[in-house]
Amino acid sequence: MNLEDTIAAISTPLGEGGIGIVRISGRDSIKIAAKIFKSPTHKDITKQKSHTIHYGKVIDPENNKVIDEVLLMMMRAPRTYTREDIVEINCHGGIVPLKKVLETVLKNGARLAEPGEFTKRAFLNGRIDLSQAEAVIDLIRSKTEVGLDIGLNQLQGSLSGEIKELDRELLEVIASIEASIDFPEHDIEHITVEKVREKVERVLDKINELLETADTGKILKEGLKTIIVGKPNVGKSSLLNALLREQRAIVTDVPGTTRDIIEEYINIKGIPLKIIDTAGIRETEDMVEKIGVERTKELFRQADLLLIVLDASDRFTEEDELLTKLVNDKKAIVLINKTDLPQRLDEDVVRKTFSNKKIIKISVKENIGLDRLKEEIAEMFFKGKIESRDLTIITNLRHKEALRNAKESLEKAMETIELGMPLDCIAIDVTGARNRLGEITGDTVSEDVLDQIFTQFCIGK
Ligand SMILES: Nc1nc2c(ncn2[C@@H]2O[C@H](COP(=O)(O)OP(=O)(O)OP(=O)(O)O)[C@@H](O)[C@H]2O)c(=O)[nH]1
Ligand SMILES: [Mg+2]
Repeated sequence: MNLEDTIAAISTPLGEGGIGIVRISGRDSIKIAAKIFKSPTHKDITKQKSHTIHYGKVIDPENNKVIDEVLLMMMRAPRTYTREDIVEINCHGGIVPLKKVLETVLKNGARLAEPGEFTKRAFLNGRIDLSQAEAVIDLIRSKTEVGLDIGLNQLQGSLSGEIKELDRELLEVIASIEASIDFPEHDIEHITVEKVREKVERVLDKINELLETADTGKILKEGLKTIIVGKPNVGKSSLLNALLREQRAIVTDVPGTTRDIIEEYINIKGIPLKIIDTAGIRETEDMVEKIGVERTKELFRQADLLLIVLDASDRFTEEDELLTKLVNDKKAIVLINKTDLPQRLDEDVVRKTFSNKKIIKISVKENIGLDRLKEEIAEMFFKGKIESRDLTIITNLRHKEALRNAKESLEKAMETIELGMPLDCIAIDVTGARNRLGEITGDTVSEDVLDQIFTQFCIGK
């Protein structure tokens, strides 16, 4: 990657829109802009103040043909996204004008940016660290409001701050080890070992705390994967609609109505749920339905929570029984629906069959029991409340791995201490842990990993 180049790309989605933006970054951005931009008052763009907006036209300097009428934003380094000079040209949103403007920019000295290259430059130029760059992807992709909060927190450096703090403590450990190796004559070694043990233990505690947030983090970022299951016609789609408060899924009194898998996001007491309605599970000869049922079974494996729906107005059948095989160790809530109708379901059988699961009686039709269901979900996963706003939460698998590896190195260091090995042996493990932590901020990360991260971005970001 060459930081000397000036790069350009269309930074807005391709398609018709009110405006579209071509972004240029690098040392020649303003020079290139000056070549292709004409303002009605013949302003010299290179002489304008930073962070100013200018009205005018983009022209092809070869033939003076007007390409688009635009607003041009000029931002000088270092107070920019990449820390380089940036020009953003607001064009009329449409594929043709945007492509023409980009082409003109490229013809006049820029090269097309790679995916994520603007953000990569922000990282390479030291404006953000790697965890912050990753937060940018999380923000773009966030599917839930809490996910957005966590992403923003991380972008503002919450995780980086904690990691740097841990690294500073480990650096102190190494410094004190080195000092005692340099001055071995006193009884310093004994004191040092005690100090080192204390510090390493403290860092280990903090790493464990961070690791403990990872499960929550995944749920908050991606949504608690909740699957509604049950035999045909028990009211699964009705339940989805009731929770969504809209008629999303088709509801009929014909068993086998839902054939496709329907996914929606809802918010229950601040917890994002990715809620999935499925085809009723039953033995069937119908091919289309068979595929639906197969996919349902496949989905089970990835579920965080199952909502098992039974029909109070019907006997407990083999099809209900079938569900127990799929559920086994999953977190699940059993819902006895249609309690507004005369009851034919034998509750004792249900209790015996789903002995270790919570059972709630509901009527979707009469809106009975749905609040209790919501409370139960919140209780099950977040002890009734969640506060993500000011929390550092690990949502990224890469960060989790790095923390786990750092933890391992520090545990080795503790063993080394217990065994009474020489201090420099401890220093090796502590340095190992520092390197692992550095992978999160990007201080000690390989070129491959960097590429992997930045290619997840779209072009223009
Ligand atoms: N009386 C009563 N009827 C309900 C209740 N919930 C759903 N129903 C009715 O039960 C029938 C089936 O509802 P659906 O939501 O389509 O059931 P489903 O489980 O999605 O069915 P499939 O998609 O066919 O597997 C519809 O006629 C609903 O109106 C309830 O609480 N009480
Ligand atoms: Mg349905």
